[in-house]
Amino acid sequence: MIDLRSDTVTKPSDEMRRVMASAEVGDDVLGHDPTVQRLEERTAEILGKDAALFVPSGTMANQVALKTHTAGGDEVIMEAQCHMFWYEAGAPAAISGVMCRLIEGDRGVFTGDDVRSAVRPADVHFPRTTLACVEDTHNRGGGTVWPIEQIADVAAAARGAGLKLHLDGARLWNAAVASGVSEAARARDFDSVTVCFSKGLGAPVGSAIAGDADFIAEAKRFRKMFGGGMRQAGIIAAGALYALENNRDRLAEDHANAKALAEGLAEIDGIEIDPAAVETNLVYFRVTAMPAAELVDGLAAEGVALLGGNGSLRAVTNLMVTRADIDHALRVAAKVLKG
Ligand code: TLP
Repeated sequence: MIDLRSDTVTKPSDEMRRVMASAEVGDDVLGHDPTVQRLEERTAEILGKDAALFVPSGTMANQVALKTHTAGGDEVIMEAQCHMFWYEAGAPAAISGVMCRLIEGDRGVFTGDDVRSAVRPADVHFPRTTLACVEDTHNRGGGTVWPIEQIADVAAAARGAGLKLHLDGARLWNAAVASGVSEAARARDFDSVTVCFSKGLGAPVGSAIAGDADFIAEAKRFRKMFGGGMRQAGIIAAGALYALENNRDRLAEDHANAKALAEGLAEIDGIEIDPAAVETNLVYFRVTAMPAAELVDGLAAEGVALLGGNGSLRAVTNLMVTRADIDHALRVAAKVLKG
């Protein structure tokens, strides 16, 4: 099967499994897992932050960060299509008791002025705006890479309004490779950054939160409260560390494959896509010739898996997908659409 459903579907390579199997471990809740510590130190170093904290998932990473930054009743500014709003099961409301104030971005990207106009004035009637969130790359925006000047613009607006700034960098690695601007430079203006090892980097499990030492100390308490304190977590941290050291640069290959897929899809009658909008490994497109679900089923019957809904489809390139797989998927798509 050619699995284009997500970059989360990747399985650990033999070498990654070997490294995991021989990882040195200890009880990480007691602070004794040397592999987790190495991963946290290396992650903090790459992101240019004081400290990092290993957590099981990107969702927990975002929600621990949100909880650490806010108090119940606060309002948090975020983009209308962001993952924290769409795909985290209502956690901002359920766990942190915050209100989400949504900004309509351009493919997920918004401006400093958008932030300024969403901030509530101090008034007894209003919630307090305390945090703004950015997603880079932006998933539902189409794998969009935030221009670095626009990050600076949003950061200046957030600072000016006394807000904290959080980055959902589940695919920050992709943004760094695609832009040539390092993760640390992209993360510099943020008070907290979350990253995932289990997406394009190909580790089986794991994400991290990075920030200053006090923030991470407080986040560690919330990680425990959420049930995310793990014992001999070095086994999975070793996979994450291997992914971090070996699989970042190769993301350029996934981006080239995504571009080739987008360009090929643009040639097929009944598909609508703008290949110029594909900047990283996420390829969103629409099908006009048949219901999207029918195309998804037709492709699945031919061994090509992707996700669809509401007329729109998403294909995600990843380290298990080769250029030959892309060419094959395109032939299959053309065949299914011809009927
Ligand atoms: N995204 C998944 C699905 O949940 C949609 C995917 O297949 O793309 N931030 C961003 C920007 C994400 O795309 C995701 C996962 C997360 C956070 C959450 O990570 P996990 O799945 O580890 O909780």
